[in-house]
Amino acid sequence: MSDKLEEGQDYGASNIQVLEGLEAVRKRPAMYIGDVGQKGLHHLVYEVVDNSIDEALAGHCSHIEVFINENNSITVTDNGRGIPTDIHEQEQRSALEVVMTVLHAGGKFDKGSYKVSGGLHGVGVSCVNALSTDLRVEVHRGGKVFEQEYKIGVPQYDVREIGTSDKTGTEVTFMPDNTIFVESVYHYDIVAARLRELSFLNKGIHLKITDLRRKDDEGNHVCEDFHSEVGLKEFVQFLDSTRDSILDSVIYFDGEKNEVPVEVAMVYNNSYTENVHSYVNNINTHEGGTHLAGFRRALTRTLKKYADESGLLKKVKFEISGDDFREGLTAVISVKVMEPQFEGQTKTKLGNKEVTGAVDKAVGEMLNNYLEENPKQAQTIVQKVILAATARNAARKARELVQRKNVLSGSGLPGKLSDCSERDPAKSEIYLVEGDSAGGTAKQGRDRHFQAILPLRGKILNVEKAMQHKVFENEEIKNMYKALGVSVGTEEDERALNIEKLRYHKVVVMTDADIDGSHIATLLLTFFFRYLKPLIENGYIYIATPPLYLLKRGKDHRYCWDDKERDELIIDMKAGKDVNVAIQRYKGLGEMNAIQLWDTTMNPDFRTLKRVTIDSAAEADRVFSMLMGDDVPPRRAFIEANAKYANIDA
Ligand code: 0RA
Repeated sequence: MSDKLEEGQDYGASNIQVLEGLEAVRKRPAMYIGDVGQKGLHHLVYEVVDNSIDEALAGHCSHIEVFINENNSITVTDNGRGIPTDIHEQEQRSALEVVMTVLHAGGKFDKGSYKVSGGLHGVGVSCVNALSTDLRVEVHRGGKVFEQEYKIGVPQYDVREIGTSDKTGTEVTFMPDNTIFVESVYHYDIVAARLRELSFLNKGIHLKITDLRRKDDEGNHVCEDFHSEVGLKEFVQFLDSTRDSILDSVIYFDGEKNEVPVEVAMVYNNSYTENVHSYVNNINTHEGGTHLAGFRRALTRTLKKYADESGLLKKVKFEISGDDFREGLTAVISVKVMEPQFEGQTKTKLGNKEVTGAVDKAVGEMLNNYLEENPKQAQTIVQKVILAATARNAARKARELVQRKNVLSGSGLPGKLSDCSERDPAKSEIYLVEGDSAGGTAKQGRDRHFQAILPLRGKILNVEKAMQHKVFENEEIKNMYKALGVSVGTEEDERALNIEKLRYHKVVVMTDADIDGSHIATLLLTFFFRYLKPLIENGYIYIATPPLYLLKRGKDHRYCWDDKERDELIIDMKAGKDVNVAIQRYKGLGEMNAIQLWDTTMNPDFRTLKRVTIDSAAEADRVFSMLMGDDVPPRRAFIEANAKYANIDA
C-alpha cells in the first residue's frame, strides 16, 4: 500500500499507524469481515449501512438508501447529521478522514450516544475503505458539502469543500477490490433481505434499495422500500405469512428491563416447527445465548403455571417438556446490549449473563398480561402444548425403535447404501441420488474409494407438514440417518446431533436438472434445514450440477450447463464452418451413462458442487415454509424462478 504514497509527502506517525492498520485488513480480510466470498462482499454493504443505522438509533436519521450501481459498486446515503469534518485535535486532520481511515474510529467522537450497531465484526467503515479499490465519501453538514476519495484506504487529497447544501447527511460509494474478493457481483435479493430485516428490527426507519443494473417492464429501476412502524410485530407476521395462525393477535413486548432494551413478538401457528430468531444489536444470534435462555425460561414457567392453574393438565399423564411449549411457535427476540460478549463457534452466541434476567422479566410480564386478557387464546395455546406433548411421546417410541434397529442390523448401515472404502470423514463423500436407476448409474460411475451412493426413492417426505414421529418412521429418512452415522437425538433434545460421528464431510444432493428434480432437492434441503441444520452450518451439504446438454460434432463432445453456454459453444465448435452440431438435451440423470455422469458431475477435477449456505435464518425459514406449505402456486413460481433457493444460497 505504501507504494501509493507520493514522494515528499509528509506522513507523520499517525499516518504510518493508519497504513499499518489498513494493511492488516488487506492481509487478513477474513479476520475482519468473515470471509472473502459472497458473504464478506455483502458484509461491506452492511458495515456501511450499520453506521447510518446507528445515526438513526441516536435519533438523527430517518432515511437510508442503498444503490447497487451499474458498475456493481455500492452507494449508501443517509439523512443524518453527517460525519463531522472539523479538524480532529489529536490526529491533526479532518475527523472525517479519521473515521474513514482509522480502524475502530467510527464511534469515538460521539461518546454520549448509544452505540449498539456496528456489525458482527464491528470493524467500521475504514475496513470497507481498505478493501475497496475506490471509495468516495460526501458529507452535507453546516450548510456545506465536503468530499474525500480514497484508493485501497489511502486518501487521494485532503477533505475538501465542494459546495453548499441545505441538507445534512452522509453518502459513501465504494468499489470492492476484486483482487481480495473471489465473488464480485452483488445480489439484490441478499441485500434486500437484510434491509427488510433491519426495517423490522428498527421500527420507524425508512430503508430503500435500488438496483441500477436492472429495469422492470415499465423501464424503472428495480427498487423496494422497507419501513415498519410496529417492528417485530410485523416481523413475525411476515415470517409466518404462509402458515395458519391459531391466535388472532401477536403477543408483543417493547420496553426496557434492567436497563436492557428488549423487544419480543410471538405467535402460534398450526405447524410442528419452532421458529425462534434472536438478535443482539441487529445481529442474528444463530447460536442463541443468554437472551434466548431468558425467553425460554419465562415461556416455559409462565405457560406451565397458567396451564396448571387452569386445570387443563389434570388428564395429562406424562411430563411436558420445554419443547412442547415451542411447537408451532414463531418468535423474534431483539435486545440491545452496550458491550456484547459474543461466544460460540461462529461468534453468534450472546454471553452477557445480565441479559437472561432482563428478557425473562420482559417475557414473563408480556405473557402474564396476554393470558390474563385473552382467556380463549390462552386455552388454545395450552391445548396446543398438550397435543405437542402427546405427539412427542409417540415420537419417542418411534425413535427408540429406530435406535434399536440400528444396533440390531450389525454395521447399522442401510442395505441400499453403496459405501466407500475410505474411513476418514473429511475425505469421504456421499451422494444422495434420486431414484434407483440413477442410483445404479452413479454406483457404476463413482470412485468407490471415497464416494458412497445412497439411492432415494422418488417421493421424499415433506417434513414441513409431518409430525415428528412420522419423520422418524420414514424409511428414506431413517436410511439417511443411518448412512450419515449421526444419531437421531435424545430425550432432552430430539433434534440434537452427534456431528462428530458424521461419516462424510461432503453430502451431495444429486437430482435431475428439471422441476421435479429441484422439487426433490428442495424437499431434501428442507429436511436438512429442519432436522440436520448443523450440517448446513458446517458447510457439509452440496448440490451436484449435472449438465443440461451434450453437444457433438464428430469426436468433439462437449457438455454445457445452460442455454447461453450452449449457444456460445455451438459457435465455437462450428469454427466458422457450415457444419452440423448435434444437440442432446439431458432430461434426467438416467439419460447419462456411468462415464458421462462421472466426467460431468462426480469427478472432483471437473464437477461444480454448489455448497448450501444460510445467509439469513429468518428468511430461510420463511422460504422453506412457503416452499413446503399448502400454497402450490407461489411454490412452483419460486422453484421455477430460483435455481438457487433464494437465500438458501446454493
Ligand atoms: C459521529 C458524530 C456525528 C455523526 C456521526 C458520527 C455520523 C456517522 C455516520 C456514518 C454514516 N452516517 C453517519 N452519520 C453521522 C455528529 C456529531 C454532531 O453533529 O454533534
